Amino acid sequence: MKILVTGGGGFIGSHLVEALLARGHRVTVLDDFSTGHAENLRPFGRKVALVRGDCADEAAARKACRGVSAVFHLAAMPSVPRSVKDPLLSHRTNATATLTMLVAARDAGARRFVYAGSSAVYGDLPTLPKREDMPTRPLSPYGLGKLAGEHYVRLFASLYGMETLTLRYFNVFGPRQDPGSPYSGVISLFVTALLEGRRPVIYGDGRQTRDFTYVANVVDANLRALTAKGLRGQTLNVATGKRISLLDLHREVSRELGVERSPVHRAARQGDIKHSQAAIGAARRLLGYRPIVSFRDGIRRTTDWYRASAPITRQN
Ligand code: UD2
Repeated sequence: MKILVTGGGGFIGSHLVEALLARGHRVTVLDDFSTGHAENLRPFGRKVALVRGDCADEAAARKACRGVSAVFHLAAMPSVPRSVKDPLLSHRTNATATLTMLVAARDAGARRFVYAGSSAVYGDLPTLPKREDMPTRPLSPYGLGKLAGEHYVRLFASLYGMETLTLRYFNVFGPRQDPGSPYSGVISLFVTALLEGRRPVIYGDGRQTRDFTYVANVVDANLRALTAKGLRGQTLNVATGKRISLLDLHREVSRELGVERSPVHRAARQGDIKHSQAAIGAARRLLGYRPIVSFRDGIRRTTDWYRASAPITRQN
């Protein structure tokens, strides 16, 4: 099958590209490398057809969709704080880009469209675990843009008969996650801080919890979505169904790295959600999804990767 992965140069996208190639698919990537990196695609060489461009740009979207039968739309500007600073850019890259890709996919005859949604759509609703049929109340332009995308994904199934699906990701981590900004995923920041001899920062008391999900689980859910029957614009959580506190995360990463360095506590981040945990029964029912890599194994694989690949100055 010829498949398009938008955001294929990103952290999750590049893992998906790798898995699709390994299964013999032909892969096109549409990416402007605004948050992803061309180096993430280098190992695949000419096996990947690259279209450099912005998903909100109609011409780029149409070019990338030519001849493909399925689209995985992962490109986004995935930072909550950046979206608060620049809501227009967030809307363009998260909502407008999704609509543009849906139109291009429809017109190119790509019937299947799998969209990377986010747990950010739930906002701070106190009920746990979060189920897909619970109300949504995003707290950021990022969450709102992702939610708008979900609605378009659903509409394109009912209006145009496309086989569409939203996968709502929860805190994904793993190799290749970029620790380059203060808004990077906390696991990439903890691991690189500990490896580089710095003390990790915990915002707030560290008792907040997240459903940290190793990237292979997310890739597996996407692969299942490629062949699953009955896609009609549904939304599914993709996570582990468990939650881990930041204090426990720090302990686990420290143990795995064999480094003891206590965290520095800073004031809690504005708009930070206290607890996040997914119900994953719907993904099991529709996709047969079950987490294949546990949190602990994921942490081991991730720390191994950063140890081997990151340019680090150890000051232990
Ligand atoms: C995640 C997603 C985001 C969105 C959101 C939905 C990532 C990287 N981000 O944001 O895209 O889907 O969920 O709600 O997965 N923290 C520290 N120290 C640090 C960095 C973070 O204590 O150095 C805390 C932070 O305040 C938060 C937790 O760790 O309580 C997780 O932070 P994050 O930035 O990894 O992810 P989150 O949940 O804000």
